[in-house]
Amino acid sequence: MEMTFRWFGSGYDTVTLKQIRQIPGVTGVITTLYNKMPGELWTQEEIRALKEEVEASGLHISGIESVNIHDDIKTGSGDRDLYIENYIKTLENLGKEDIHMVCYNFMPVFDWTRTELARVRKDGSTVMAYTQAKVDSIDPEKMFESIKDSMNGTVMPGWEPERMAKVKELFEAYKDIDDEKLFDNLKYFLEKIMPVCNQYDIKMAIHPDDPAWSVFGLPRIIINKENILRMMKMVDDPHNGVTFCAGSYGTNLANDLPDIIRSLKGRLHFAHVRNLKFNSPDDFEESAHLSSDGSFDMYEIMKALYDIDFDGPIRPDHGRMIWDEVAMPGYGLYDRALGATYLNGLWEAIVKGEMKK
Ligand code: DNO
Repeated sequence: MEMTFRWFGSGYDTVTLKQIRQIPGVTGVITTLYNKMPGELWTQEEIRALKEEVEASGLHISGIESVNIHDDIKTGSGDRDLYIENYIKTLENLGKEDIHMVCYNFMPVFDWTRTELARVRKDGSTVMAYTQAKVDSIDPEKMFESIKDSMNGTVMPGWEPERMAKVKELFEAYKDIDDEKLFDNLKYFLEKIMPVCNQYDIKMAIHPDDPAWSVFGLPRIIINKENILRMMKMVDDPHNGVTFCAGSYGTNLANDLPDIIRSLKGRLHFAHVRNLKFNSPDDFEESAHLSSDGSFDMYEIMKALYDIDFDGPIRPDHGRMIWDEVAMPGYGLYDRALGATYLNGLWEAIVKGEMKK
């Protein structure tokens, strides 16, 4: 595996490439052209400029998170073929710049959903948190309003104000879409892009829905082992793969995380590893990465990755806000750097322990 760090780009991220370069063991960044709206074409020149900027810092681009999918593709309506055409050209341009992993999601309307962006913990750190009762009691159109003041002046991925202004229209567009239709539309999209992925060896890595169940009555399909196996089988190509995200699959306590990882051998292209602390099955918060701070056994997660010979990029995921940092919730420097170091420590122990056997 390669330890990486998510970086949103100059002008968007409070964390600099120089800082990332100084985190021990981190060699690559996972980045994006953050100004691009879903459906927009990424030119080769724009990608090259991003790549040169990253490489000038001594790091390299290990993958893209995300090239976002236009809602017409997800709903299978309007201009979907045009947007797929743009997606194919974008993949081609990425391939020409030697970038071979793309993370994306197929979540309707909202990307990841949290009800609090700064819940205060006993130690004074703040974390993102989710309470089902709050989601059940809020009008989805008010969701953005309810969290925007805690975004620390940043634009959070999937919660861009331009998109959120259109929430009502978006809900309307999804009114006839159920899980089966969403699966069909995903299949249609994947079949169209597989040739370019094969040509340039681009590994597509679908990100799970977070939380891993339906919110606001919207369909959600990338939620458990059964559905991911179905997704991989319906377009049976190694380039049609998966992002394992512990914090997303882990929202549903019925998901056995190491077992999910083991079922993805050969199709797992990217891993987000973090911990959650459950206060009840309907209320969780994003704890520090350590097993002892949350509800997951992080050793078992890393061991499962080792056992399937995972050799893709891995990154620490949402961190707490600590040491008075002001950054995008979940994406500060300090706690994610601690997370990277901890995950690297687990990995070293696993590798050396296995060698001694
Ligand atoms: C949240 C992220 C997601 C993820 C997208 C992938 O922090 O994990 O926004 O990047 O769903 O497309």
